[in-house]
Amino acid sequence: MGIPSMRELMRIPVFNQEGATGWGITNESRRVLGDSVKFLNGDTHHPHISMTDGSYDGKYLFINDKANTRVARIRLDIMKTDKITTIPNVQAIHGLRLQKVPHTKYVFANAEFPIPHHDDDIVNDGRGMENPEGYYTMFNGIDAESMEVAWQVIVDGNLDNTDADYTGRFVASTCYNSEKGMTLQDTMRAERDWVVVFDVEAIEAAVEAGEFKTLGDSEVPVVDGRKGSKLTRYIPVPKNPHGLNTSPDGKYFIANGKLSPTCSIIAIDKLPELFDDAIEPRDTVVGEPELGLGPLHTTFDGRGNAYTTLFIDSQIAKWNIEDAISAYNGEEVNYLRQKLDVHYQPGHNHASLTETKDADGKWLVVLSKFSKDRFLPVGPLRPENDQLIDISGEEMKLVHDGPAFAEPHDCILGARRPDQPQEGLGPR
Ligand code: K7E
Ligand code: CA
Repeated sequence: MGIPSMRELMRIPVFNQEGATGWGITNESRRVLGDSVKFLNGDTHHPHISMTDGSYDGKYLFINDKANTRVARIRLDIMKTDKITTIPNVQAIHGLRLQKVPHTKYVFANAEFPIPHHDDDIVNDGRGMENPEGYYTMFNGIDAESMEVAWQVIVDGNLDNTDADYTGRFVASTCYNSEKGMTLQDTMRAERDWVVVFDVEAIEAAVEAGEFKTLGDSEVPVVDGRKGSKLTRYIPVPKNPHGLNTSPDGKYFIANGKLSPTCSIIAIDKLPELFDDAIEPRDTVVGEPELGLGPLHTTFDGRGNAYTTLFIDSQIAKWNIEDAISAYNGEEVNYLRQKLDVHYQPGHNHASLTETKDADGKWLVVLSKFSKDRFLPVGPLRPENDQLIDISGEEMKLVHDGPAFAEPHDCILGARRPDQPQEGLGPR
């Protein structure tokens, strides 16, 4: 889609069959789909553009399929899907982000749901639910060029969303099921779950040193990152955290509380000390601003402000990160800058170039998941609503409502020519 026109320019089939281009029907596309030809559906959530030195390089876009546990790659020079990989030994690839620095060597992908690995024998048919100790899930590193799975890391709890830092060493993921609950109620019992931080260099070293096992027919090295491992650290945060977003200055991981009205700000420069056991996990949390009901995802303008979707309140909360840290330290300062109503139930929001060090604070797109009264009532399923917000000034201004087919999930805003200097390009 074009920004700011919000007009659709191209539609790229990935996991589905599509009549217009014959995707999934022609021999050429079936060759790309490979083993995936047997699936007729997908559930895409998270599109992310490859990076070099913390800037989009415009080479690839990667996207997950939660329904059938896959990761796909789209070549951005021709806007076509060129590789699809099914991730073994896990179920439901959800959170997906890319290594930012020095370049996108890895695609990081969270498998959301713990599955039974009793005696390393995966029989995922619902048996053994009364004995969840045998269940686990894994964090996955996929080689971005070959699209082979490089390694998998066993974790405690489950994995939801993820993001990487600007040093290349750390990746953080939210876990909402630290309880290892087998029912919805059980996943909401604890007041805090956690963010798990992965040390990519330590994982690579463990694989190199042969400290891994393999599972079933798969040859993918599997390392153990459960509590007590040198590969991970677990930072308690409130409650059923969802989105995980790295600030474009490289300073913070921000975990969005979902069932807590807060976001937790984790200082990335404290993580080396945490891995050295010089500080406690909660010592890395430097702020926990209260924002409103149902914080899901946060995006940034590159001027020190964060924009968090409030799913229940149907609002975007704009807040200042350094002021939120001051407030956490006891100073009387109002970190909230503005709340803007959006229509309705926003999941992701995304500002221009926000996942890179080039975040330019021009545009923000919010994907409102349950539109009720914005367009002609063609119900029972109404069009959803992609909203465009101008964030270039002090105040957020809603400038466009655009109907979208269910269910708009996530987006990414890049420059039309990422290989050229970013300055002076105007809106993109
Ligand atoms: Cu928030 Cu799948 Cu992106 Cu849904 S995750 S919103
Ligand atoms: Ca929980």
